[in-house]
Amino acid sequence: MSIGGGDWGVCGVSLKSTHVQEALRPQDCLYTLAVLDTKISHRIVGALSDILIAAKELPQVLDAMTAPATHIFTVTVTEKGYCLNINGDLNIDHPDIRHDLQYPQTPSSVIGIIAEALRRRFVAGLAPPTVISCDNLSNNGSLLAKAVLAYADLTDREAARWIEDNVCFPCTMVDSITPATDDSLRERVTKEIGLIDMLPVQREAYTQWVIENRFCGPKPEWEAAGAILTDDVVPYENAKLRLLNATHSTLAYLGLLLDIETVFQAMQNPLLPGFIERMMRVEIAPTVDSLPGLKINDYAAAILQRYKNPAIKHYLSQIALDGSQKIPIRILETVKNNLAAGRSVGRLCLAVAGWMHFVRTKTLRGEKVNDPLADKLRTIGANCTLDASRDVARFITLKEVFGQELPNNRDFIEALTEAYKALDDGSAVAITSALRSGL
Ligand code: CS2
Repeated sequence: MSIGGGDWGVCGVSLKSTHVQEALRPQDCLYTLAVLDTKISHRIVGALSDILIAAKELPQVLDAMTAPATHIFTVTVTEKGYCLNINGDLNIDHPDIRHDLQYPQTPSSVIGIIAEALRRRFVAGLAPPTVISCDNLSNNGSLLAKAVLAYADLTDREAARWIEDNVCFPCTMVDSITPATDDSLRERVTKEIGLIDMLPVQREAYTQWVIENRFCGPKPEWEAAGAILTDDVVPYENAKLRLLNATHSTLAYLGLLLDIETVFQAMQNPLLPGFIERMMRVEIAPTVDSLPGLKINDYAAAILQRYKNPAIKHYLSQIALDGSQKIPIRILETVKNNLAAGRSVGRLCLAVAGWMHFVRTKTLRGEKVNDPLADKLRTIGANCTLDASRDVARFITLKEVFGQELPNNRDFIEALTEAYKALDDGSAVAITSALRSGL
């Protein structure tokens, strides 16, 4: 099916992992998009021209990024890929950034690669591209711009000035629930299309892509496929991160402690849906502005409905990854707003306490927490004794998560300690009784 949009193609780049290239190259980079919802549909997508792996094929990656016909770089590397510190600045002590600063012409991080491609474009007198962050960070485009500029300032000041004056980094908000590909999806797609597809993609029917209308060159007509171009992405970003992503993480940590596997199953639990509904209505919605043509309560209700999609199997363990990166953005910013306004934070703190118990119980079982701070989390988890004040004191030493301000806020510490205590030993019985307590 063609919906127009112009004569464009996409060259995908993986930083390190080889599996996307291995799966897609033998099938000419075609893949199936399975939309799994009240209506199910399958469509073969032909927009990808190739997949490159930066760690193995850096010259080809930089060639593609400096081709005159390349106008746009999009970035989807999850929160940790930006190598930022808690203040949203480039972390120059990050091992990948340290490496790239030493060898700027053979970078390995996404920041180093973008900066090197931009430097080469500057030297070659090529047009500036538009660099679009598509990750779940508030002000994602500005953060990416700031990180690339900070890096370029340390490697090539002239190029840095050119980047600052010429390259556009629009902010975006991307929303569609897209569980990772697994064997059950491969089997379903093979049955459906009669071909073996090694890397089909699944998503719900709902999609929203809001892009700040700030481009420095040509762009595909994404509006033709429903993208919203706007001068201000912030209200969309805030609504999505604070309502959807925050409740997703809440379901993940509390749900996993309740031995629940998927978002759909979590929504069948007698207590969890009511808890996240109240959390959205009482503690999150007051911090979020209405969206053009949409009341926040309707937006929140639609999220709950999306979580009840029976056709999608979204594993809570996928959402639980990288908690140390997600919690500050999804939950703690809202906590700060509420503390400043004198509003309650008890439910938000229960979500954070859920994460703490998740870390603790995983460590106790000898399982690795999948997180860039895994080592620190293991040490903290192993030292927890279930003395709430002491355990909270251990966790809040993580400046990367809690920053400087919150650990000094007595109301926050009190609420977090209460919440941690309410979850008792983190067992399913304890979580159930905490959720029953009418929070
Ligand atoms: C999820 C998101 O994995 C997660 O942490 O919360 O990926 C979520 O599914 C998307 O942001 C929805 O647009």
